[in-house]
Amino acid sequence: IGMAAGLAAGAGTATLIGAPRIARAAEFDFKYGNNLPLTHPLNVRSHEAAERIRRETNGRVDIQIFPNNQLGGDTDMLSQVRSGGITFFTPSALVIATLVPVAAINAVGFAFADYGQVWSAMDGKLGEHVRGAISKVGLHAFEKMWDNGFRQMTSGAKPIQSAADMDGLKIRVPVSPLSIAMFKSLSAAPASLQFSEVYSSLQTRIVDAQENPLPIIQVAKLYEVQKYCALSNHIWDGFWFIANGRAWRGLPPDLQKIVSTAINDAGVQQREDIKALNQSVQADLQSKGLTFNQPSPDSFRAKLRDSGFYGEWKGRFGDEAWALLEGAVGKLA
Ligand code: X2X
Repeated sequence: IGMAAGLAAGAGTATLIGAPRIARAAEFDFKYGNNLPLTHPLNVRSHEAAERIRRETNGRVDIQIFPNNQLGGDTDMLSQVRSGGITFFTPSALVIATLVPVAAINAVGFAFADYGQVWSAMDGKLGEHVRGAISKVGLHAFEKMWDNGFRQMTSGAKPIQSAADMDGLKIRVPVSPLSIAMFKSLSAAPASLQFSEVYSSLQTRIVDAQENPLPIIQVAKLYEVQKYCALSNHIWDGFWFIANGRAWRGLPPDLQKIVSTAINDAGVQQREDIKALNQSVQADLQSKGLTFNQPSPDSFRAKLRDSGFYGEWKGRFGDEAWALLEGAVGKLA
């Protein structure tokens, strides 16, 4: 009897599988690629947004997420989102600046004092200015930027106490002209590497140091290959949630509205996640062996000023963008 019941149950299942499928390919099948591990709030919240979009569009829009550089590094994903190979990508401002130079303006060294300044600028006129520039290269940027965080420096051989410790330091930076210029101005020896290569390049000592917000250091386990962390807060960095322009314009307005609302809402929640993480992440990293110090920003700022960094980047970004930045944070140079 047991066996017959088992067979019956099996037959029932087979019938169900053979029945006409209700699920079919969505009308709009989109791929979203990013560079972060699954456990980062950016992936947690974008997963929720994708579910919400599927539900609210009755399955017409299906977004499949490819985290952790599964589709290639930032440079690859940036060209894929331009060509339409993927529909969505979340590049850091530093990285999209290889295509849209003014997008790096939020990453000017030591510009933002706190998150109050960050969000009023990026949700206000400065963010609007950058989104306008992004649209000119045929990409759509959603209104709400997602948080990466204030970038901090980690090192392997010795702690970074002041700008003097940057001298000749082999430090990995993202693929970003501003990052390279800033660390050269600090007399370091920066190397641009894709995020997917950071762990191994520290492990094999191709570089001695790197710089990232604490939540990234945590989810990418960089504490396993670094000893010291200087709370330098040298750059505030965020992610632009962008879409291929053609795919975006091909979406009917009612679906655009559902997608925009879900993605922007998720971005605002993701900011809160990072804020909450910032309360606990240092203690966690300390317990995992990272030694922290908090250098004064003064020697770094002075070196950047004296080397002409601010003057040069004011010229590169242009007076309009620079005025918007200074309107948010005060005079820089
Ligand atoms: O590559 C990095 O360092 C990261 C993860 O912060 C960016 O996406 C810029």
